[in-house]
Amino acid sequence: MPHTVHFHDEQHPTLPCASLRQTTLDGFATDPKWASPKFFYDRRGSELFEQICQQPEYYPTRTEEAILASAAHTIAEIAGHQANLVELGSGASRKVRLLLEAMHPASYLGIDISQDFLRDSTARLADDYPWLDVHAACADFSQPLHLPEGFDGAHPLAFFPGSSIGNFTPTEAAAFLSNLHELLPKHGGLLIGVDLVKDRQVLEAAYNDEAGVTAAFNLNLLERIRRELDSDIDPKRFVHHAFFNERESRIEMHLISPQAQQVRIESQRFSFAAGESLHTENSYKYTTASFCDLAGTAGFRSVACWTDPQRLFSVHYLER
Ligand code: AVJ
Repeated sequence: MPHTVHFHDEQHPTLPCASLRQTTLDGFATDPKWASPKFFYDRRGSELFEQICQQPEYYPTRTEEAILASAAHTIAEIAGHQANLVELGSGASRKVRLLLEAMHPASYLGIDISQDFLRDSTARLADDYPWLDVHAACADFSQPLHLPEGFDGAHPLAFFPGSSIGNFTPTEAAAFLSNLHELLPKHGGLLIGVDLVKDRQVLEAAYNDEAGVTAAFNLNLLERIRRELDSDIDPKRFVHHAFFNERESRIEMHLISPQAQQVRIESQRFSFAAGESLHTENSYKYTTASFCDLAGTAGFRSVACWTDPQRLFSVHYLER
C-alpha cells in the first residue's frame, strides 16, 4: 500500500521561471553563447546525472555520503529531533535517508525542478518511512522560495546537498543564501554540501569521466532543445569540453562546435564559428574558509563543518 505524498503547487504561479525556449533564444544570441545548467534536468538528464554520481572519477557524491554517514548523529543532535527537514534540489533523495534515519523528523519536504523525478523519489520515501509525513513541491530554487504552511514554524532544517550551490556565481550564491536566511525562522538550520578547491587533475577528471557519461549529460541539453523546441540542432556536431578555470575557482562546461555551422531555432538562425563554444555550466569550488565567509555575509553563523580525510568535499551546518 503506497503512502501518500502531499503535493504543493508550483510556488510562484505569477512568476514563471524563464523557459527553455526563451533562455535558449537569449543565450544563443549572446556572445559568448551560453545556456543554463538548470535545463540539464529533464528525465533523461536526471538519469544521466544519477549515472555521473556513480562514476569512479566523480568523487563528490560518495564523499558527501561518507561525511553525512559519519556526522548524521551529531547533525541530529544540533538540529533537535523534532525538526522538519526540507530538501532543496532533492533529485533521487538518497543522501537524505541518512538524515531521516538519524533525525526521525516529523515531516519531510522535497523541492526539485524535475517534476517526474520528484514524484518518484518522494513516493519511495513515503513507502520506506511510513512514520514520515512526506511533502513535495516542484520549484526552481534560483527563484525566491516560499515554505508551505507547517514548514515555516518549528525548527526547520534545510538540506542543500551535492554542491548544487556551485552552479551559482558567488554573488548569486550570496543572494540565494540571504533569501534562505530570510525564509528560515530564528535558529533554523541549513546543512549544505560544498565542493572544495583541489588539484586540477582530480577536478578535471571528475568532469571528463572515461565512460563519457558527463559528455552525454552535457550533450543531452542539445537533445532536449531538439526534442522540445522547433530546432534542427544536431548534438553530433558538438563536443563536450570541461576544464578548471583557476582564476574564477570554477569548473566550466562547454559544448564546442568543431566546424563552422548554422543552427536554426524556430525562425532564427545562429552561426557558430569553427571552435566556438556554448558555455553550459559553471561549478564553483570553495575552501572551507571562503564558504564560511560567504555564508557569513548572508547572515548565517557557522556551527560546524565536516570534511573527508582527503579534504575533497565539505558539509557545513549553518544557523540563522
Ligand atoms: C549538481 C551542480 C553539483 O557541478 O558537479 C556534474 C553538476 N555537472 N557533472 C556539479 C554536474 C557535471 C553538479 N552539480
